[in-house]
Amino acid sequence: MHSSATSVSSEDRLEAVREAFRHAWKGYKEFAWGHDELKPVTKSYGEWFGLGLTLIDALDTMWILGLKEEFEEARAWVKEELSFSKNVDVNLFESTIRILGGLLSTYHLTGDEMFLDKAKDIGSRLMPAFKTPSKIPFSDVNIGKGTARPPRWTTDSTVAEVTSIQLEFRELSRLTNDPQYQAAVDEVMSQVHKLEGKHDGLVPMFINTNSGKFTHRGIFTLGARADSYYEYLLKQWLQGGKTETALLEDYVQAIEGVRKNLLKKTQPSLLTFVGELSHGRLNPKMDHLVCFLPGTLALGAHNGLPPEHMELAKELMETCHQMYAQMETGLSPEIAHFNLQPRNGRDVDVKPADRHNLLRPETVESLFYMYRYTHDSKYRDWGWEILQSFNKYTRVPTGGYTSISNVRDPVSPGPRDKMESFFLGETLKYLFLLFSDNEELVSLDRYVFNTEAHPLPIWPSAS
Ligand code: DMJ
Repeated sequence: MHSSATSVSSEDRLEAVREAFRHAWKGYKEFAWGHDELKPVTKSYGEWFGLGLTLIDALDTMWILGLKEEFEEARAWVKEELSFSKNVDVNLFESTIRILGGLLSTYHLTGDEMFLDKAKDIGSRLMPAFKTPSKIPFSDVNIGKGTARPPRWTTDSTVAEVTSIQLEFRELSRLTNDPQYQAAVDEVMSQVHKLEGKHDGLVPMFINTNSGKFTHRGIFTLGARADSYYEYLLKQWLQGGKTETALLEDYVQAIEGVRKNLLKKTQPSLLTFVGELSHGRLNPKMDHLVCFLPGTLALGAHNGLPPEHMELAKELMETCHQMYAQMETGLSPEIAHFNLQPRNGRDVDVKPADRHNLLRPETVESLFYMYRYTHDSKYRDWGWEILQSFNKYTRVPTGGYTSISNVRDPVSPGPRDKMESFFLGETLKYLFLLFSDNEELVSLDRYVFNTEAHPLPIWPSAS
């Protein structure tokens, strides 16, 4: 039975998030300590980069939740065991947002220089990725050998990946007084700013590392492979103290592009969604990943962008909520298809291949921003319902939470035996911040969250 939303106090909700974290951590500690990801069902672990990804992603979450003992144990592992001197290929984007971002934010929250030293180490080891003919980085770097390469099948990189590493490398330059990091990522932004092939500020999904041009043109989405390009336009502008106007202009133009080309309403309930444009045709589908957008729009509106951005944020937030509420498990599918036919069908449909849920954060992330800026308690209630659904359908009794295969089947949701690092890095952190009355815990006027929920400081003005 779900406890009714209004009967639970903020303190009880905060404690429920801490309890969920401890339960997830118990599984990680017992079966996956020092490894990348917990496989909670088989009580084992999975390796991606072999760098303790979950542990690093979770550091600042433990700090924010006030889990001191767990934090100290993890800190000791980072200090004694974590080594980046390893012959291993890592994905530039994933290791920047999770590892570099996680270490930098933990350094800022704690003031502990050890985290900064580790951040410098990984940051400098990722730099070979930028040695390409176009200076648009390769997707993969070997952090031991100092070599970089594209994936085996193409010389393209993903647009979201090369444009969502800026907050972290810019901050690394500021902290080290070494301009090379910022120079490398600013160069990518200035090239993308000028590139042909955009459509009303919307970008294609791929960019070639030899030519520096967009490839696979004509397809526009706010979902996978493009999503955080838009997020980082706004957030870099905020990080730099609202001085870099090209970033702001590109962001505002892109949101106009979304309005003009991608927005539609469902039938029969008239939910607003962001579809995908493929060579002029609108495909009425939306990745759960797009649910970062209400939060980003709200952040922009709070910082002086048009009030219509906030109106759109509210409408999209409702849609993301419905993507959970209309499913039998109360959990969203990875991709929703929307109905445009009047007098026919339900608003949200799910294709068999898209029925999984990977414990992703985007909806609770946006709920956090929406609550901070409106104080409308419905956003907290929606987040509370999501936490309860995670507990009901994804919690593994022996420790940990698991991705599931079918959000439409509450009897057999199909545990997939994987707890992604972002469940601890993002999902539980945003739920905690959503329920917390202490808005100074991480102030949105002093910090900007990277795309893996690691808060980085907004730069103090030079004057
Ligand atoms: C995370 O690594 C980040 O939030 C990224 O921006 C998108 N994918 C996952 C979470 O869904």
